[in-house]
Parts: sequence; structure tokens; C-alpha cells
Amino acid sequence: MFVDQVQIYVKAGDGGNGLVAFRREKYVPKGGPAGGDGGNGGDIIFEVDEGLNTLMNFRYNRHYKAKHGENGMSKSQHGKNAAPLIVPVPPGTIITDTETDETIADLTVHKQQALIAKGGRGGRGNVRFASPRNPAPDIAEKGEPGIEKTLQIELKLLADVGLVGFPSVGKSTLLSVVTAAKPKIADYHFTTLAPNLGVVSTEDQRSFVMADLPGLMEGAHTGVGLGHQFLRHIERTRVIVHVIDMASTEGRDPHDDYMKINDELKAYEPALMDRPQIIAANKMEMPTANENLESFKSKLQTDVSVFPISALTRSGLRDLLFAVADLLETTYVEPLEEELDEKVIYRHTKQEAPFTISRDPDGVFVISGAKIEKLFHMTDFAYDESTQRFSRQLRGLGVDEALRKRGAKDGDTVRLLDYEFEFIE
Ligand SMILES: Nc1nc2c(ncn2[C@@H]2O[C@H](COP(=O)(O)OP(=O)(O)OP(=O)(O)O)[C@@H](O)[C@H]2O)c(=O)[nH]1
Ligand SMILES: [Mg+2]
Repeated sequence: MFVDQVQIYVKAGDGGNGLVAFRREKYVPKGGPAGGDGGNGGDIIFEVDEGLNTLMNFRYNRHYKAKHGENGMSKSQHGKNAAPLIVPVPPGTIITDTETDETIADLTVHKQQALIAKGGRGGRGNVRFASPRNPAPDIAEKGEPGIEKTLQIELKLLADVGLVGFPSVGKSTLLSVVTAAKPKIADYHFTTLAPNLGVVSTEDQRSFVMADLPGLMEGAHTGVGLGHQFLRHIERTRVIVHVIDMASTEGRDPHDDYMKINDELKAYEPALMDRPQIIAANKMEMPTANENLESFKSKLQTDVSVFPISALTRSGLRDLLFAVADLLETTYVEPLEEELDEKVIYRHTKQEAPFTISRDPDGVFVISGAKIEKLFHMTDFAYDESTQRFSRQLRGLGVDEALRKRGAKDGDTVRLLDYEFEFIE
């Protein structure tokens, strides 16, 4: 199986901070709380776009950050929620969290979406902390941080384009100069024993998958040479690029080659004749090639496009690739049964313990864990009431109890991220 893979980083937007504010009223020093809630941070959502067929976009851009929610405002106004960041992916994309090695989503169908990283909730403003006992609370929450993750993105490649032709016409050489693939190249027949795939990226940012297939010969459909077992790979491709040695390096007539290969394709599967073809007339830098090309064209009975190239000197490639990309845009082939895969995995990441306690060499108790760190980030330590609320939250989660069990005594230092406090019995 040929797989394209890339690692990326995503960060959903943080929630906006809640605000501490008070209404200003004549003769009333604190006219009641009026600090609004922060807006929610933007989610990171992956969405299938069937127009994509490679992970090329991820190679150009490996960082995806959604916008933060707006901070809460005075007069109890809610900050705006941030819009989600929608990242288009090709069908067949599998997304794995590199930290947990868990598959987060397996996206197959057009427009299908998966929530990849949730944006942070907006912090609550002081309006929400008002109670009969505390009508003018000096407390607000900071926004919840958006989820961040490093992801492994994988796509099983299916070739869009297949290179066909006699052995040694330069199929592998062509693949090696238009993609990052490194197929074996040599001047003997059947150098290529199994298909090689590469991702082509055209100058105008289109991309497609090209397969270099083992050479075909007369009789391939009956099992001569390596042909037969690889003809089925051609069935999967949407466009066929017919590579021809225009320099007649081995003494064969280029037009004869063209007819024979087509006969083989037809004998194997008549429907292959409906597959659009493009001719890559290769080895054009050789002295006799031009003359051969003229005679080839004069014999040609169809209106198939011919692109003179030299894989060796890398000339003529740009136009050839543009033509292939154009044809791909207008060619649809019903996928083979076995490729239809409606299975969708979508699991939530494992439930983590809210916190863990360890001890540093200096004797300090260290608390860590996603949940508790989130509470920490959402606390605005500038306000005493917020700080007190944080202590209550720690107690509520059982941190005090756990510290005591680990042997913490009155006055011991406890650390959480870059915040240190004393353990008080
Ligand atoms: N002069 C010239 N030689 C080329 C060109 N392209 C490929 N060759 C040579 O042709 C020979 C065969 O090239 P390959 O790319 O291995 O051919 P292939 O079609 O993949 O052959 P098989 O894998 O055996 O089917 C090598 O010696 C290449 O260097 C070209 O544009 N000009
Ligand atoms: Mg080859």
C-alpha cells in the first residue's frame, strides 16, 4: 500500500476572558455587576473535499490555528464566538493523535466532517457570579484554552495517472523527475518490477498521483513479460499517459509501439479504450527523434494529444503535466468495489485522571494533568475572589486529600505549572 503522510499541529481558539465590571449609577458606588462572558474559541474541523486527492496542502502549511473568542464586555455584553476553522482533506484521510496513537477520524465521504480540536469555552463575567450573598462579585473566569494536538495525517494513495509503455522507454525516469519518487532506472528491460507511486504538483498548484507501471509487451494480456498482473493497476487509473521512445533506441518503430500497447490494453479490458490518453513522446533530445515524431504524427489516426518531452533533460514536462491535470479535472471513473470504504472511526480520546501528583528532587509536590491545568489557565489570579475559587476547585477535585496522602504537611510547597503555593491544613 502506498501511503502519503505528514505531521501537522493544530490549535483550537482559546475562549475569550470574562470581564469584571460594574454598572455606574449615580449615588451607587458599585451599581451591580456588568461584566459579560467571553465568546467561545473556534473549533478545528476537518471536512472532506472530494476534489482533493493528495496531502499536498499540508506540506505547504503545517500549522492550523483557529481564532480566539472575543473577551466579555461591559454592560453584560457577551464576546463574539469565533468561527470554526474548516480544513479541507481528501477522501480516505486518516487522522491520528501522535501523543496517544489513537485514530481520531477516518474520513471517506464528500462533505463529511470531524471535530478535531475543540475551541475553549468563553470565561464567565462577574454577572454570572452574583448571588444574594455576594451581589458585587470581584471575580471573572479567563477563557478556557483551545485544545492543541500534533496529528499524523495519512492518505492511502490511489494512482490518478498510469504511465504505460514498452520496457526502457523512460517511464521510471519520467516519474523520478516530476515527483519525489526514486524508482530504479536502468537500460535493461523490466527494471521496474512493481508499480511506484509519486505525487505530482504542477506549477499552478494542482496535484495528482502518478504510477509508474512495469513495462508492457506484445502478449502481455496473456501473461507475457510482467504485464498481466499489472494491467489491473491501470484499471484503477483515470488517465493513461502513454510513454513512447521517439528515438527508437532499440530499433522499434514508435507508431508500432503505440498500436501494440493499445492492443494489449484493449485485449485485457475493452473499457480501457474509453480511458483518456495522452502521449508522452520521450527522448526528444536525441538526434533522430524529431524526424520520428513527424512520421509518428502522420500515421496517427486519433486526435490524442502528443507532448514531446525529454525526461533526461527535463524539457516539455510543464505542458505535459498541465494537460494531464486538465484531463483529470474532467474525467470521472467509477471506483472499484474494493475501494469503497464507508467505515468511519470516530473515537473520543481516553478519559484522563483529573490530576497526578509527583515530587521533585527539591521536595516540592508537583500537581499536573490536563483538567487541573485548564482550571489554572482559566483563573485570573489578579482577583482575590478568583484565587479563592481556584482553591475551592482544587479541594473539590480531591487535590488536598491526595496531597495529604502523599505526606504533605502544613507549610510544604506545592507547584502547578509556574504557580507555587503553600499547603495549609
Ligand atoms: N536519451 C534519453 N534517455 C532516456 C530518457 N528517459 C529515459 N532514458 C533512459 O532510458 C533507459 C530506461 O529508462 P527507465 O526509466 O528505466 O525506463 P522504464 O520505461 O521505466 O523501463 P522498465 O522499468 O524496464 O519498463 C535508461 O537508461 C534511462 O536513462 C530520455 O529522455 N532521453
Ligand atoms: Mg521502469
